[in-house]
Amino acid sequence: MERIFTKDLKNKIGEKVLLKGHLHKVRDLGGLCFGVLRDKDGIVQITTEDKNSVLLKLKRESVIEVTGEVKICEKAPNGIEVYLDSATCLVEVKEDLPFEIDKPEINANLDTVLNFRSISLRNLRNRSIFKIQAVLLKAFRDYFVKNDFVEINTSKLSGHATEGGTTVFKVEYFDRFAYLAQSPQFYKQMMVGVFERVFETNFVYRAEEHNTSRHLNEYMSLDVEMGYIQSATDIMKLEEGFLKHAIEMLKNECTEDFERLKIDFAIIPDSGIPIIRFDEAQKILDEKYGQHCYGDPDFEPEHEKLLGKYAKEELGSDFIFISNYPTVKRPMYTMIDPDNKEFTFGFDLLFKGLEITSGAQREHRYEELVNNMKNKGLNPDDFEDYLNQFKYGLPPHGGFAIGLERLTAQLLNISNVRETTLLPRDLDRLTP
Ligand code: AMO
Repeated sequence: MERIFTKDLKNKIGEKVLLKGHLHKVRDLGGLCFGVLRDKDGIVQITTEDKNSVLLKLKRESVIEVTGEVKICEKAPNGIEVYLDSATCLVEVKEDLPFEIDKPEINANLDTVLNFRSISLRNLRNRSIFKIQAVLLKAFRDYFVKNDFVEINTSKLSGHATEGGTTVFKVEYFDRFAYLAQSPQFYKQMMVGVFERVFETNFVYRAEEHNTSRHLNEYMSLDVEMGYIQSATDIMKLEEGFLKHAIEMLKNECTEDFERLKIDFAIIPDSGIPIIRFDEAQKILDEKYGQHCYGDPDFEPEHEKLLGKYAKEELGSDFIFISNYPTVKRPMYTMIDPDNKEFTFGFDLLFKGLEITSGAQREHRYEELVNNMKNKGLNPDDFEDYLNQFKYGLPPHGGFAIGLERLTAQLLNISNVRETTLLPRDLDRLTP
């Protein structure tokens, strides 16, 4: 008999089948034994009246093979059971699990859940989180390929220490040191000169000592860069297009996962994601929420939360772009507004009150870029490789980057990005 999977059982009612998977749980009700088998797609109840069934002798997570008849059973998960003919143990588990994984949520603290990642990820809710994340990544690739972007993979090792902003990891590299990429920023801009439109999905590294629920030291950066733009609005519209596409794809491919997580799909209004200027946002925070932040160079996390609330309650959107960030807070590669040099053409995207994206129109003019560096106290000689390409002509361009773990967390109302990271790396954690 050929193996079939739990997702195909609904088309096999009345037929004999062979299934393989883990023994998710087992219950002995005297006369009846109910086991649950879990395979790559889901779970199914295995029912037997045999008091000597091997199922009753096995510990959870043992790897089993069963044959039996597929029947309708209203009380069983998904309304189907397999009435057992034979059960064989392929791999016997001898240890008790560190926590129960068959419940809707694991009842253990996050550290324990992460210490036993190979086990905690087998929980159906956790599997759904990462299935959704995989579909987000697929949607990103799908959307940008369809829009004529070329996928690139740029080096994560560099001889240069920084592109400005965050701290980088220093690693031994033969007889000298190298630095781990904090973002593919310089390389994606370089590739605009080659392909005009590029995207990249890769891990990036930040040596930030932030032990918060939204910071990781290794995260998946979804990067985009596009040439021949008119303004930063083109880039914001591009990101909106991707998000709409991603939500559609999730609706098609992950309905069951969203139901399991009891989450509604994120909302983008028909009029599009609202865009408000940084200084306007500060006025709103001041006038509406009593936050006296007008003139500050950046938002506090609390301000972002309030702007998320404002977007939801006043504008009917889970997302809001904040445009025209102050020059002091944006990297030197951001184009400065020529009409008001205190502000740039840089933006952030907030999703349910958390920053998930930074982006901008870039400075593509050599002299202006050198000036920006000097004004930020940077030495242009340290950026020779980066600057060279501007001597040879780069078109006006812009782009953005989304943190995949943050996007997933906000989509699923999960409060800590470690839960949306398969193997998180933070101040205290380098294993498993
Ligand atoms: P930025 O540094 O703002 O911009 O990062 C872009 C997005 O990446 C995510 N992110 C993080 N996620 C988890 N842990 C972290 N420590 C962390 N740091 C950042 C966030 C953030 O919005 N080069 C620019 C992008 C660009 O302009 O194209 C950059 O990297 O979701």
